[in-house]
Amino acid sequence: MHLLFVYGSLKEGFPNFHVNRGQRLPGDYRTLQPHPLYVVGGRLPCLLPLPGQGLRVRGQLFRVDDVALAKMDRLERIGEPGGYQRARIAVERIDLPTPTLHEAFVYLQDPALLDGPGPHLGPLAEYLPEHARTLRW
Ligand code: PCA
Repeated sequence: MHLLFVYGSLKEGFPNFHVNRGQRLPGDYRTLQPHPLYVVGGRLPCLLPLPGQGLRVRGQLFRVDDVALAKMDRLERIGEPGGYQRARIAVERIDLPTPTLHEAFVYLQDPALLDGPGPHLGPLAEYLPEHARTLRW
């Protein structure tokens, strides 16, 4: 089994949640380090591999098996041009008196996307329902 931190459309309540077959872990989570989170091109939630820039980003933590992970890797087009990369990230559970630290997989995008057609909204601390609702094509 693996842990996966999701911050965008794979979150519960968001448009690609039906593809997320993981088991959600209780609690509120955020990245230990700040990272830039942008809604690229007014549409695509993208966390960038630039720790120390941007904000600490809120998301949800899931326990996933190989099959569930492979399904989400296909959705995020891992290994394809323009697709996401799957990396590891440190996240904290922040709703307990003492924060707990977890290492999880996360989908990251290429910062070069910010050189492409905008608008790019961010850096954000959280991808919200209104981003998914108002900024889709
Ligand atoms: N799906 C993945 C990466 C960005 C997106 O929209 C996620 O929710 O974490």
